[in-house]
Amino acid sequence: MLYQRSSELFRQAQIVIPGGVNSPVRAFTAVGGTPIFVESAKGAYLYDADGNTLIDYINSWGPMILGHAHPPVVEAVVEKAKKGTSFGMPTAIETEIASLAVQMVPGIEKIRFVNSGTEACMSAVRLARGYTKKDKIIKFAGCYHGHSDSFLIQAGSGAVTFGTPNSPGVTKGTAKDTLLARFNDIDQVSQLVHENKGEIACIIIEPVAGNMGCVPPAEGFLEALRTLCDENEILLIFDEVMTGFRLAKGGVQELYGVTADIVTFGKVIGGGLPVGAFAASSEIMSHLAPLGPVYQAGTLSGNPLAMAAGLAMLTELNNNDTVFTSLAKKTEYLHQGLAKVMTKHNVAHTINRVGSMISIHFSETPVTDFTSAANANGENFKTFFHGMLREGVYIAPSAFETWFLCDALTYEDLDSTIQAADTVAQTLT
Ligand code: HOZ
Repeated sequence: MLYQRSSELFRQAQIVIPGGVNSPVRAFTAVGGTPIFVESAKGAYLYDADGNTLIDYINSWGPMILGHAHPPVVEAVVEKAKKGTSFGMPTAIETEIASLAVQMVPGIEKIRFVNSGTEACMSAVRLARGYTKKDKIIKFAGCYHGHSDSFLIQAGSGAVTFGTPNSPGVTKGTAKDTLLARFNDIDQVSQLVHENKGEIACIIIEPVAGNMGCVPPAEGFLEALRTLCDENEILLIFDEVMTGFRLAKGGVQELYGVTADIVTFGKVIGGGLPVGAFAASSEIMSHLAPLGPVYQAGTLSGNPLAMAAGLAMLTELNNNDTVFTSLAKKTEYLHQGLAKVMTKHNVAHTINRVGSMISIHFSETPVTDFTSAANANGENFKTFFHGMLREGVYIAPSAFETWFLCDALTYEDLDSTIQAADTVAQTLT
């Protein structure tokens, strides 16, 4: 495959955009080489600037659960755009999507729309602090909740990909209020809670982690967090930016049967447009401005185009009783195929999967937390990434990101992907 045009576009971009990209992982720094510039996408495929076709396992990092340019979503956005693109005033469609989201997700009564997952998590923590009148938060190493200051402490995703899980620019004052725990280690969380008795506002977690690869919660871990929070008047925040409306209609809360106090969303809820949201009971949400004193606002919040895309997407998912099962089956098929070829070529690997989220770690031992994710063979990942790209398969350019499947993928696409992995596995150590 040729990447001449992408290389030239990247050269031009670097002149006026830091690192040539508007989000660091896209730069390919972690895997080397030149980022692919996209021309268009449809269904399960990306078409790049050099005319290559790639099977896409990123799907815009999650939102395109039904495939790119899904007709009902595109039509909804086009129709809405004809009527004006932003008013900074209320529109009826905001209530429509809010009602549908509240109906689909367990335990939430009110939802506030913002523009990104970062904003959603930042606002959720402010709300938790305002509600509980406590300052400290607990987050988990390897979990990523966007790039607001409180979360850039042992963060996953791009932060760890570039070796800056603790970013310069975050003040010591901010960092001291973020306590760090090990994912899947309830004893350690419990110890932190007891050492900081009466000071912790919330525990925030990606209940199925997706920013250190995909790392599922150990059996009973989420339930134990729920109990710990209840016993200590701490709010439990599920960051469902990746998992919301992807693992089930009601996300992780529905899939695992554990309810959070505040839930954050992004990605699928916006149908591919910039949308985030946070939601909770009416009682908790009543502390938010204009009802209460916790401030949060935004000119583009509830933007009509974004709401139209989100509503079309959620409506499609809500009306489809088989989509989540179909996605999970396809992901299981891919899992089995990848495991088979890696075993055939004696490549040490661990594959983690929940629903339509999956990641391969070149590790002999189970990957259950950030340390085990970070201990995997990074060189093998780079070789695998570039090999798959050469074979026409686009996976995340970082070992710390999850693959997201879309339902437009056919079993033929999955077979091609497994075939590609078979070829590439021969080059791995
Ligand atoms: N950190 C994002 C995924 N976890 C990457 C976003 C992007 O580069 O678009």
